[in-house]
Amino acid sequence: MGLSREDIVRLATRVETAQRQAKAIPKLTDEFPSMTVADGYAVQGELRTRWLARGERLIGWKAGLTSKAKMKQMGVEVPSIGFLTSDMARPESSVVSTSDLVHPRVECEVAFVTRLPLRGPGCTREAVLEATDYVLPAIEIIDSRFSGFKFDLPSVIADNGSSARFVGGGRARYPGDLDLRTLGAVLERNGEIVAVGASAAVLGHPADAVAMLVNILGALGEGLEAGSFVMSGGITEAIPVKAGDSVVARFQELGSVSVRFD
Ligand code: OOG
Ligand code: MG
Repeated sequence: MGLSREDIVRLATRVETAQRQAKAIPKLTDEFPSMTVADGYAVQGELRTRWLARGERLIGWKAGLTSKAKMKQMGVEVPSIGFLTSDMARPESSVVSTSDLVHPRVECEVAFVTRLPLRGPGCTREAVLEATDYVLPAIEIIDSRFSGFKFDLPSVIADNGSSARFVGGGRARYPGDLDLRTLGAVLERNGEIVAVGASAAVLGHPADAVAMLVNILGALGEGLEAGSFVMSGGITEAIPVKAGDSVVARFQELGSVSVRFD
């Protein structure tokens, strides 16, 4: 049995406040142990409704916990999705403020920009590649609103998959011109290599992660619009950052993308 509508609305307010004040809260299941994944998506849906109502635009979606490295780091074994809005986007090489974040971490990801709509169930890697306009490298800045960056699946979904900021950049490429499965990626912080991986880490192929995302959206009664920006999930574990840090993600074939923090 799921949570009541009142509880969903109350939890959305709790997550929204934690985000606005950049103050961590206990994971939601501490107080609501019976909370389900569906409840998590209901809270996330309530957040999305509120944020779009206050004028943010939906830019796209993100898949999370799609690599073994991320699942191991977070102790969660099932992927999740979250939404991305205009307020989360930052230009390449820009300076991202940490003062309005709790405990930010960075991830390197392959991002997709679609030219056709996609709808699940039954979305496949092939359908995703067919619907993709181009791919580009991205850095996602995640920031769990939960104390110690510790959560379970219903809680992290309610927190919109820890979404905070994202930066796309590098070199946009047509997916057909690349072997998207075998792209190497190196994440550097302050000139030092802190994580290395390859795109196959993301569910075997990053387009499979996008297909999974479309199928979750389908189960929620929604589709992915043409022109969406979709992040397929961190290839390596996420790396903590603080004011003064500078981060570069270097991708084989896709160039590099960078961001600084103050
Ligand atoms: C959840 C979000 C995970 C990814 O790329 O795997 C994510 C988290 O680890 O806080 O964005
Ligand atoms: Mg991510």
